[in-house]
Amino acid sequence: MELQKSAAAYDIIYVDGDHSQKGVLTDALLSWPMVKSGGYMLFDDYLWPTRGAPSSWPCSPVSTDSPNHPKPGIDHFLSTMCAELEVLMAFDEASVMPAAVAICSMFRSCSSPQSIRLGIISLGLQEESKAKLQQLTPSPIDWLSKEQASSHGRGSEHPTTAIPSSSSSPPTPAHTWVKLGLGAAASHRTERALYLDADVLVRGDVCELWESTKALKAPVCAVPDFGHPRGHAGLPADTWDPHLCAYFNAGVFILDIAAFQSKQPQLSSLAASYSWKYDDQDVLNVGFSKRWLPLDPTWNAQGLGSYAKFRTATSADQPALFTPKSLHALASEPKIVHFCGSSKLDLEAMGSKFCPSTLKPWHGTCPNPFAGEWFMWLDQTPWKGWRPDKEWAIKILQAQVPTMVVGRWNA
Ligand SMILES: [Mn+2]
Repeated sequence: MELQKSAAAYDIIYVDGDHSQKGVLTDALLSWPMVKSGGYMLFDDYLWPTRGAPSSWPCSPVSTDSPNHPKPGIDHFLSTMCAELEVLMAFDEASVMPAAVAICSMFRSCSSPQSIRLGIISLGLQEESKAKLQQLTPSPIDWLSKEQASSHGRGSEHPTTAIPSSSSSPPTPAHTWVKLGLGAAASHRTERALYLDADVLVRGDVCELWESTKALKAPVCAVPDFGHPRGHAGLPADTWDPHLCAYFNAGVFILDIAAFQSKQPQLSSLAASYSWKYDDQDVLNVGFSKRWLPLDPTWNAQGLGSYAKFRTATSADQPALFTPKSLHALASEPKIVHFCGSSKLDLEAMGSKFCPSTLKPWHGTCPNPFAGEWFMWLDQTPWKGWRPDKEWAIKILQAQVPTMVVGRWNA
């Protein structure tokens, strides 16, 4: 305490005082601010007294997970302070299995998995599901609740409760609005976070994404939406100018937590003021229009095997995102595959030229070239061996509008 007042800074700090969990943690937390940038903090007796302990020590052996042992304190400190990469997710019980694939593939494709701190906004997840997800991560998952997302907001009510639903549509499920509250849910964490949808497969090193975007200063860094790079016709005309604004996909993005937090009242009021076709994605695009920076499309490869190919053709209202060559390059080695599209089987969407079928591997008839890889990853999770029901797949196939689905199936 006295040292802290002196504002001294040290190249090396060696922690070897009180050997209890609490004592070590307290020493570490108090002295951490005094380590110079690029300096070291060393801990003694991580495996005390099981290794190298003099037999003359007056104490009896203490197990390494005891509160009277330094190890739990050191572990706690490391997992809290040394995580460098904040990842946020938000999903409900219906998305637990795909989320397990997203989480598992992210950690195992990462060069430094211990540097990831994963926070999940639980939308009513069962304890059993939480326990299964916890098996996939090297450090404890930070469970955030939807209530936490709203109670940390700056005086505004969170849209999950504020959205009026029109009489013709069923009440909007919480997960469609939860992204607007990410700033509040993560307010106690660091400056920025990587948000991931549950319907992604991570094939690249997210640490690389994190490092390469450190210098970018924007409330949102995201990938243009492949389907609607200039927005869509469903956006209220007074909120959106397709000639001036680019539209991002909100399945994968890096958010500036403070910017999200200060914007929350405005996002909430936007959410409640109009009827939005793509819910929080529309609201985030309108709220942060012209203020977001693009990420390389490889970090959110959408519509592979289906609508992505339409984005190589120029049309009057939507610019071409890719040349056939650049789309081919993207589709051969995407770093994050996003199986976007309706989470439910939507007959109307199935007939559309952009979403000819359901686009999720777990729905059974997915045209995405990475659907097979998704199942390989699924087999690394507690859902090992799960496959979509055959009857279900046949029913979906029979319901497909034949034209382009048959063409694709034969291709
Ligand atoms: Mn998604």
